[in-house]
Amino acid sequence: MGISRVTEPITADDDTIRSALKDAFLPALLPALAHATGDLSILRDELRPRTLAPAVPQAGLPAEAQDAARELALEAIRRIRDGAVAPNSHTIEEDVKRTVAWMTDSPASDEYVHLLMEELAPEGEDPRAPDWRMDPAVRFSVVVIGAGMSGILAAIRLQQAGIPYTILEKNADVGGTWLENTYPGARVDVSNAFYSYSFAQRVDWPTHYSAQGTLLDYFRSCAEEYGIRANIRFGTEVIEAAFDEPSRSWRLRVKGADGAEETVVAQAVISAVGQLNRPNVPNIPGRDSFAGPSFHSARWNHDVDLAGKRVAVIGTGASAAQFIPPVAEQAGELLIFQRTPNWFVPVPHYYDSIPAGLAWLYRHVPHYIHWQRFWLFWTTTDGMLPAARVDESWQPRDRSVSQRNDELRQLFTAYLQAQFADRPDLLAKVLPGYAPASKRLILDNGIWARTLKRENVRLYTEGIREVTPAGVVTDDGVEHAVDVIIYGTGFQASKFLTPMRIVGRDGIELNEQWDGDARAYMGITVPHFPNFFMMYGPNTNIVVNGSIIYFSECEMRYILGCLRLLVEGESRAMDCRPEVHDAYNERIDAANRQMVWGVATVNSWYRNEKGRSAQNWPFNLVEYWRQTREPNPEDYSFI
Ligand code: N01
Repeated sequence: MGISRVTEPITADDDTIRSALKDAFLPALLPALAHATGDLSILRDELRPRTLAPAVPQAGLPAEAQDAARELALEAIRRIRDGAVAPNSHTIEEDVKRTVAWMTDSPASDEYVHLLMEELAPEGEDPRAPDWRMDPAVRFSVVVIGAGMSGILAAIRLQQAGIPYTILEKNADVGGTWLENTYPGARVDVSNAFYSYSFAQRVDWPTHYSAQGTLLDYFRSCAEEYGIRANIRFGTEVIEAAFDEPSRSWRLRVKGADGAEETVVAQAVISAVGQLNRPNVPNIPGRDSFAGPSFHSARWNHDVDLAGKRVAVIGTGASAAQFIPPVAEQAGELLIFQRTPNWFVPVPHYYDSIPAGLAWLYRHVPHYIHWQRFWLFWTTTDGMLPAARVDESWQPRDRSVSQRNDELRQLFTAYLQAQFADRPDLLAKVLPGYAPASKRLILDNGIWARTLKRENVRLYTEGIREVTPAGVVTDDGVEHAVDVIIYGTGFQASKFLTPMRIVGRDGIELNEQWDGDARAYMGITVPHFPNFFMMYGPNTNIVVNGSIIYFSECEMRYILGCLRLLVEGESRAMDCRPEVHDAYNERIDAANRQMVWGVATVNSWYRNEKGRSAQNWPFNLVEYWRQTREPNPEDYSFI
């Protein structure tokens, strides 16, 4: 599928290498070369990154130090090319420790080094893979619901552990979010090196932040490469899953593409249906009376030609911020109905291709992409979290919640002020009045301002009263006639797993038990639902610090640990102890109340109808990794 995960031998001449090095990101290249050559002396003091703040070019390295680093890099790459490199006599652990000390001028804890070694997973290695296999004589099988990013991962791990499994997927292909969201401009807002499986790094990403089609290809290629496609039943939707206590198994009622229903039986179920799967189309009065075409961003109707049309977009979240610019280029008129403005993070290269030189280096320098991932992990994840934490003594709390949070607010305010300096009318509408990170931050390279300033675009901030056959009526009574309405109104994030019915012990239905307020232990297991495991379940969404794939990898390791307890132990079913689950959730809730999204009152999908954050993870990434490394059997009743 044209996706490359392994570096190619270096045959280029010195001039080609020298030219490629102009595009190098040096703070990750030097560690890669030190690791590839085993010569850690190139991590010289004077070449150390000057700052770990995200998005500072070359981490603040002065020009002369950059020149020196490029010279050293040239020499190291030549040595690799000419076969003049002795095998690296250090372990990765030693290299990681030395590199962290070089980057940060302080030692990393053993725990962090361990985590980073897993994250690095150099070519061909997969430290998170199971090191055991189920005895084939054991009768145990698993159903995975969904073949998106998490479901594919679950299948890869089950396969590696020799556990028979079937994936039930409602769509006709793998990819989940990246299959369903085909709206123009759809792309990821976490850098590729990070938004990818640790064990399946790609050395030839075309852009820093992949567009939807590139990611779909990536997930398809992983499904292909790991041979899991044969185990997927496409066009198969799970209607209900019920635990049968006498047989310690789950019975799933599924509906095929032809509408025929059947029952599938398995001993365990892994739900990998995501949090952002079921579109939210708001129940605006008169919605269905609209005479023209209307659709949701996640169900884009590509048959509707927007060229020259009057188009209304309702909602301005992460999806709309991506599709509004291309729609504005096509539409005759674009009317945007904004309820809450966004904070934007300036990322000038958000839409850019990876420059040719950097692309060459990724494709040829062993481990470069891994050290790039390492750099991103170190600088952009847990380091960001304090900016979202509430300082109890900070007043007033309406627009920021701490000194660090206020610094972000000032930075983002200055960005919007500069972007809209010539349009004070628009600035007044786009400047948020809530604390940054209360809701999703949006990456921007200036395209939002350019789009809103277009002659054919108008931004409305009045509320929507109703939809009529002709268009949208705002609270001021004005009817805005349009030909097409696009709903960029997000997903039913709080309604985990719906519309599936999940029935556990004693006939308890999961969504009835939750009553609109989903909770789980580790985000994975729920009392009364033995052998039912969730990926991207309650309180596993990250807001500022990292990639959701990281969470999926942690979740799957934990789930596999649970399955091992079952297939190697005496009991074939395990049920989370209520007191363990409750204590865990109290801890999560207390921590979420210390985070900006826990105290903010602004609209967002980060809180449910009870006002509680059932979505977000309040701690750092290491904490989740530590908790999910292996299950504690004492947290469960074995039945
Ligand atoms: O959905 P949203 P989304 N009347 O819920 C508005 C991920 N994602 O699809 O803010 C009028 O954020 C609503 O207004 P308000 C990412 O995790 C990632 O955009 O509630 N307006 C808001 O403006 C993201 O957070 C990428 O006041 C109504 C919008 O609709 C998540 O998906 C790209 C309304 C909904 O925004 C969801 O993003 C896209 C009503 N009745 C998505 N109801 C990446 O880049 C809702 N709104 C990876």
